[in-house]
Formats: sequence, C-alpha cells, structure tokens
Amino acid sequence: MKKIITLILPISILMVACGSPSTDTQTQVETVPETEITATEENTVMVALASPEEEILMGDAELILEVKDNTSGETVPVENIEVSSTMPMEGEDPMISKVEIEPTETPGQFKVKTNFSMVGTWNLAATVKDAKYQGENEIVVEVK
Ligand SMILES: [Cu+2]
Repeated sequence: MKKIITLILPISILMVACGSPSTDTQTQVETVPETEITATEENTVMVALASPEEEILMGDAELILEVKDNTSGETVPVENIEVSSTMPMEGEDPMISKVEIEPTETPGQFKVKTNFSMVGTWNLAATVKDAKYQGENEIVVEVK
C-alpha cells in the first residue's frame, strides 16, 4: 500500500505538467523565463498507452506502450522500460500480474504482455531505463 501512495504523488505532478494549460497556468508559464523551463524538463519522458485504443477486456492482454517527450509529445527512442501491473484491492494486498516486455520495430515503442485477471482498475507503473532519459509514471487501465 505504501508503495502505491508514494507513486501517486509524482504522477499527479506529471499530470499537472502534461495537462492542457488553463488560462491561469498559461499566465504563470509566461512569467517563467524559457531557459528555466528547458533546464528542468530536459530529458524527462513519460510512458503512454498507444494501443489498444478500444476497451481492454479481462484476461490476457497485449499492449503497446510508447515513450514520449513530456514537452513535445514526440516519441523518444529509449533503451528500455520497466512495467509493473497491479490492481489495488480494498483491505487486501494488491493483485500483481506478470509482465513481459519486448521492443517493437518502432524505437520508443514496446510490446507489453500481461494478464488482467479481474474486471476493474489496473495500474501499470512504468519506469524508463535509459542512460539519457528518465521518466516514471502510472497508466491507469479500466479493464471491462
Ligand atoms: Cu482485483
């Protein structure tokens, strides 16, 4: 449980950073010198679900995860990623599924095989493993 809570905080920060800016944040961004933004966000990437775009059903699943630049949204060809697949359970330890990751022909995209053994919310915690890039975020999957 503790592990999940510590993961949620960096994710919520990421979401704020990636969310479409409201008029409020836009005003804030304009006051920050541009050099300062690039210095802190350089080489920070995130992992996103590229496919399937349709509903994910219970059982064996094959997903494509894509590593993207936080600022430009462009695909970043990182060396590797690590992914864990868990479902938080009320009053119990989270369910944990085995995950197999393999690179695809497209640099920056990875094929992820797992098994969603229960309908509901699953969390894919992804960490980028690369000498030049860093990133850590959680992808929430609603399994039907
Ligand atoms: Cu469950």
